[in-house]
Amino acid sequence: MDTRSAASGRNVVVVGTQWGDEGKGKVVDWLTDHAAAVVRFQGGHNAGHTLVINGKKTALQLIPSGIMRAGVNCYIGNGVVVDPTHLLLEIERLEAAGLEVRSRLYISESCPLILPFHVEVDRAREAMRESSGIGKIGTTGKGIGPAYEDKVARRALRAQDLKHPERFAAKLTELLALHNFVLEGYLHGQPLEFQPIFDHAMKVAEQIKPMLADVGVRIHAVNVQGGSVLFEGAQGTLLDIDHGTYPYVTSSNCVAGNAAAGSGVGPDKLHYILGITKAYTTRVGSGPFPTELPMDEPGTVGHHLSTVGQERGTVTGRARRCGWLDAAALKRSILINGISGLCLTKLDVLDGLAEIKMCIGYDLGDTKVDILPLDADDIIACQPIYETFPGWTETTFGVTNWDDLPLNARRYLERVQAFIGAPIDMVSTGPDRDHTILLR
Ligand code: 2SA
Ligand code: MG
Repeated sequence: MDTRSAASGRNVVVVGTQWGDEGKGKVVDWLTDHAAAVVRFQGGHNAGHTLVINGKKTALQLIPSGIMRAGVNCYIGNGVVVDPTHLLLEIERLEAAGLEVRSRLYISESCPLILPFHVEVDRAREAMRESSGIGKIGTTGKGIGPAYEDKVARRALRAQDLKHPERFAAKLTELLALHNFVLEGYLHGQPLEFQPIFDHAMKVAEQIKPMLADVGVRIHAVNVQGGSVLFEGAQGTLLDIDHGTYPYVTSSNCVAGNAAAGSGVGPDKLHYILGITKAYTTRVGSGPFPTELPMDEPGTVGHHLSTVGQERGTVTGRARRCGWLDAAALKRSILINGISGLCLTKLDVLDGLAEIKMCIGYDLGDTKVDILPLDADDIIACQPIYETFPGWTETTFGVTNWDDLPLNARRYLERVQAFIGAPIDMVSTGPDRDHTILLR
């Protein structure tokens, strides 16, 4: 299936196949050429999707990447946790850059809200994990985990509650009492006051209410009218709450299947699953990472990937950990997501390396495994088994044709494709929209 035709008339799900930051924002933006709508279905403003358009960088966190294209409608599905204060700031930032946002942005009434005590609990819990020696998860500190906990415990304040001040006040009173109890009694933090949280929420409510919508029904209508929909995943498969390297994961399902549940459409509406894979691997936050390389020493591969790849967190500015492509981990991602095709990104970052390695399995005690294990402790014990390829000296930056790639780059990509058993449909060779090779 042609990747572009997939975006016209058929719905596409874009998911990260690694630990996030694979370059999903650029690909979603590129595909929106033919899409009528872009939908976020999980996560929150922990995501950082960087887009470069005509050399100008824009970082989006909560608002779908489709907002950068005039005429594309954007939807925040029920699976997303929404910090209303952050949402307004992001809208205002885009409006200041001249974009029309409010008339094109629809927020599911069912989205659980992130409120100030979620942020406090997130940060206080990380501090406690660190001081007690368990070690931090390395969260983004945006309150994501605590907000999902409230959702699953059936006590969350939802976007729809913003329309009902009395109901909001009653639910907030209960929720705040619980979180203050935990903050004071267990996490040694400071309790928060009801009134400022309530007053502020009611103030932002006035601006958010006009954007509240029945998102599932609206997406369905887009399809009925012949438009195609792009589902924009955030984070990555290995950070999925069920399938990732638990407990070093985020608190949502990042896999393609959740595009349906997290936006209110049936799984029959997910026609083409595009997995985004960086030509190497990065991870921000704690947790096992078998192919990780040391990054401090200039002249080393780890240092090269980190500096040439400009590997810093979009949201937190943290340095991302870097390592070789882990094709054995990728195998699991391809199975779990039902990947139709892959887009390999940041190929140009490998330019100039003498040799390139790809992990094809692990030594685990006295056994060998060819797929990433499920237990984080087993992953910690994994010693990667590598295949080594000769590198290339030519630049691949901005290349738009397969035949213009250096022979060794083509050989590397062909071997990746053969090993993982999924087609590479696109290659991204630079941050700009046009730095793209389309293969199918
Ligand atoms: P959280 O805040 O509860 O979701 O953190 C839990 C883990 O999930 C990781 N995580 C991410 N990993 C990569 N990229 C993310 N978005 C930002 C970016 C991150 C940033 O695009 O760069 O700026 O640091 C993201 N969001 C969550 C997180 O590192 C924890 O390991
Ligand atoms: Mg990111």
